[in-house]
Amino acid sequence: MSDRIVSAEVLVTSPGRNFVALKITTADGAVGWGDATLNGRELAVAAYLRDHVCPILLGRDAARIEDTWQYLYRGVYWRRGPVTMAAIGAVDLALWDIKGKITGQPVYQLLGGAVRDRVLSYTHATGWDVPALADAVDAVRARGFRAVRVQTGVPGLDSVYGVTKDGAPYEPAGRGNAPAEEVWDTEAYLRHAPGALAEIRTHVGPDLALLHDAHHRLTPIQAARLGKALEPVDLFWLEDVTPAENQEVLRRVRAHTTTPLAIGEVFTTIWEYQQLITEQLIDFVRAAVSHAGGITHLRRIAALAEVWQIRLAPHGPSDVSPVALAGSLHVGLATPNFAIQEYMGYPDVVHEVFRHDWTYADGHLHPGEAPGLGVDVDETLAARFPYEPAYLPVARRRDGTLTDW
Ligand code: GCO
Ligand code: MG
Repeated sequence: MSDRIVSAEVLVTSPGRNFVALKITTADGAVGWGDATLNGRELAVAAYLRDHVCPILLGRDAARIEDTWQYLYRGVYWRRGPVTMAAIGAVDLALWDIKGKITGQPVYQLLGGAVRDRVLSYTHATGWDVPALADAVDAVRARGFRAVRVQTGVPGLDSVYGVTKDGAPYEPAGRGNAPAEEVWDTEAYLRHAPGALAEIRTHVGPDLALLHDAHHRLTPIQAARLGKALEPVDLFWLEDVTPAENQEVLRRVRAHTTTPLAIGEVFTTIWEYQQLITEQLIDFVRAAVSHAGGITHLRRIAALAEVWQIRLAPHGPSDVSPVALAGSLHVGLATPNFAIQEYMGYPDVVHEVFRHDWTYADGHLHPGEAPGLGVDVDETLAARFPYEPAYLPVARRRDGTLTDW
């Protein structure tokens, strides 16, 4: 028996949106899949893997997951950063997939077994105005969801990221050779959002968990004001209130509001979470299993968070592929301080390219019982969808200044 890696190949496919997958094969023919999708920067991770990671994986022992993680993180000198961490994440996911397949166990069993029967999930509801949003929330509830992220339009603006005018799901990245440009007005948003969300709370009653994402666009004092204004809405969380870089500013937000804060979809290492967690500046860690170095590293972040009673709530938009979602669900089923999994959903063709054992029912997800991660990629179908340039939009203030994500 040989767990030696004999090939590592990158697959870029665009069934409706771009995905980067990594396929690792061992001498015995075991195949593992990982996700390396980094929205709007897909080809950078593909090249990083192809040119610098795949060649040095050949001949390594696929069973040595932790050592390979250390080798690719500590060993390369240039640490951190989303491109590096997404590449490491893809390798890590693929190696866990292989270990599961070789041992005949779903990955959650290898992580210590289930600590819960199923994984609570939330999805998105979007409506340009409050009645449209209320309808969208009702539709999502009818599909069984007990937790919903709610986003509305802002009077006076033509478009708002994450909100569609017809209530259809939004796609974060728009196809084309350059990012779309939107006009953003934080003051108008702050005038509108608390009242709109209060109306949604009245509409749904007390039980439905409501979440809201501010997409990093506020200053600390604006964030504090918004958190305070939203307290009567009883949010499950308010997400990404301020930009990523300066985490100290969250002390000010915390001093003014008890609205729970979720942060971290753009953070990729435990060290980027260190201050947020040890100072209790957040309530939920939003790391994606793919972007934060895979299952190995996400579990480590979760363990640090557990000490401060902070819970894990992994990122799960359409740009986190069904392979990564599977990884997230195996972690979710086996990790005590896991709270909720974002499940934005995918167009049908994505489910055909990535055939998965994980299932959704009644507001919950389950990774399934297939050995490994439980996702197979239909490579023939994937090849029919070549890469197409696509970018997240950028936003400018009314005077033309580029504003934060
Ligand atoms: C979320 C998000 C996404 C991200 C997007 C970036 O699901 O919470 O904020 O909409 O912006 O996935 O690639
Ligand atoms: Mg978000």
